[in-house]
Amino acid sequence: MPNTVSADEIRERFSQEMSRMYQSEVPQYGELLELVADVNLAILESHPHLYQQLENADELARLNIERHGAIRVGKTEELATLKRIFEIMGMYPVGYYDLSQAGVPVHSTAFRPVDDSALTQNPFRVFTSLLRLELIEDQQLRDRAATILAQRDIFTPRCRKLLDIYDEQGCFTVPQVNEFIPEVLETFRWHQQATVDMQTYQDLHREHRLIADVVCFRGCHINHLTPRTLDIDRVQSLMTEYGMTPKAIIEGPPRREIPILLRQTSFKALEEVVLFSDHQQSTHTARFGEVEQRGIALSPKGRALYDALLLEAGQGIDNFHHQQHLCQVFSRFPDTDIELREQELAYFRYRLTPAGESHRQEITPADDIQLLIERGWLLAHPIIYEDFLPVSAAGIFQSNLGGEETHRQHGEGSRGVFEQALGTSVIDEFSLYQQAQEKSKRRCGLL
Ligand code: OOG
Ligand code: NI
Repeated sequence: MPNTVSADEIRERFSQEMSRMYQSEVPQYGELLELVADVNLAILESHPHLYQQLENADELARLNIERHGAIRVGKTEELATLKRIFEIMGMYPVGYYDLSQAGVPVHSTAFRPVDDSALTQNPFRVFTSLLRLELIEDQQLRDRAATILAQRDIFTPRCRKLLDIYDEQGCFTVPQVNEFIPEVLETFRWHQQATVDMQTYQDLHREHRLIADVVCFRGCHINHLTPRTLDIDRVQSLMTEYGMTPKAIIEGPPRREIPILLRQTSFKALEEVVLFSDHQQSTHTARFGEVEQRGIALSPKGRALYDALLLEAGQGIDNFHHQQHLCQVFSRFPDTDIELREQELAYFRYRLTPAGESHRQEITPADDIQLLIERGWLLAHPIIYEDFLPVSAAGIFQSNLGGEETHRQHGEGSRGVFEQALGTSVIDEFSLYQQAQEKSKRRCGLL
């Protein structure tokens, strides 16, 4: 079919439109984008080497764009339809996150691009959570929530029609994309008008704030977007100056020579006016802005060490002491690329240098990688972590639900149930990194 649009282009346009919509809905998010751009610029000015590195990798232009957003849905059918929508944008469900262990009654996946070229073009992903109504203890309330959810359709009729057209055609034309994007955005728009009366909202809210957020509205409003920063510690400390209230601590690992996994912080959710069906009025806290800084992807062994150290470090009350304490505890996590490689704690992408290329014939899988690197034949670049961290995600959830959180629900994960709702299994994130590493080794003659 002539003039079809690629999934990468659709994702790019969608993320831009989403950002525009969110900035107009939550002006403070626009201010966060400015803060992040200022910090990134200052870092680049004082680190010419980093500037060069990003320029070489064609990353400068897209430095400040959103890396992810998050939504929460209430029904299995909603999740399955989102899967169809995101697939059109080249985003596939990767990873299973059980948040019930942290007292948040949802389980989640991240819809994201999976191959290198798609990630380079636009890495936008959407952390998507499905409410677990079965974790509501009160049977009556559970039934009430289910009934309310059963009555809503978060997708426009035209959006559903376009999904069917896509299935028939296997692609979209330019005019179809022009229609598709605004139709999809309707699902993520904020509705000040709740679908329920105030009493129902309060009953659900009392059970868990998140349940009220998911159940009481017509759509699954985007609850945050997240740009990338080159210095999250600086963003955290500047937030107050820019008139935002930062969450208490930066989630994830501490600052390191070789950054690992993912560090995140956010400004706290706004209190927004909500109108109920019985014409009463109250406020709701759900929407905020987040910042992320990504490092190297860890192997299962590296991840196990990360999880153990994080557990040992525990939760700090203020960021300064928490980071100091984390640094101490994480001194047991090797922080040179040689150790990370030799102990197989992290994933690398290998590339031959011009000198290596000219000796390609001599390189065999039996060669010592470290020797090849020292000889100047081989380069090893960190493979960046593209996923999320359940403990961090729980921290982000908790600090943005407003007020003090009660840890009531503690459940078991149920990946099978989630995958059934999704209509497919989630992709294992470790195997993606492993494959990327192996592919690069094979290209170098090392496998
Ligand atoms: C999602 C929280 C998780 C992250 O960056 O870890 C998340 C939510 O609040 O719905 O976005
Ligand atoms: Ni997030």
